[in-house]
Amino acid sequence: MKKIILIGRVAAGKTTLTQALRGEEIHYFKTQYVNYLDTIIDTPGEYTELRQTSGALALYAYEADVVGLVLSANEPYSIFSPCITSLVNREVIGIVSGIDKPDANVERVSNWLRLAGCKKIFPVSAVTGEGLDAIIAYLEEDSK
Ligand SMILES: Nc1nc2c(ncn2[C@@H]2O[C@H](COP(=O)(O)OP(=O)(O)OP(=O)(O)O)[C@@H](O)[C@H]2O)c(=O)[nH]1
Ligand SMILES: [Mg+2]
Repeated sequence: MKKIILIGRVAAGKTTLTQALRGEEIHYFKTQYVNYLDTIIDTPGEYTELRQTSGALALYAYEADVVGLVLSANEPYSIFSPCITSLVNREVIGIVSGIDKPDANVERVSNWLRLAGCKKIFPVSAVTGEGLDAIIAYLEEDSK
């Protein structure tokens, strides 16, 4: 499978998605450091939120084949600047997490991810499992 690095603010759902994609039981685990797994690199949301560390994520991205920008479906704003995907020379996909949330607005969040530069958008719920297959199929595509 292609290796993906998950980037997004605190509580975006990166670790829960990691667990769901790996078929693990979902349990809350606060990410304290960049966590290298076999096909997923899970990052702490603080790295994205803090100006002092956000630049480092571009360097971590070089250790993956794909970058996944994770934005929760009920976000009131986007943390990702327009065209931010141009900072890395990897494909960057948009992941709309938590689409099962009652106040989800998948279309609005998808548009923010497109504005950030993502050409492919994957709406997903780590809780119901909806959309997981599409991400897995994408990660398996053209992989060595
Ligand atoms: N309803 C719903 N809740 C979710 C989903 N994904 C994550 N959550 C909840 O959102 C909260 C934060 O999820 P995490 O996966 O820990 O978020 P994170 O992006 O890893 O956060 P940091 O490690 O702090 O950067 C948890 O309480 C999860 O249960 C989802 O698909 N649906
Ligand atoms: Mg986490």
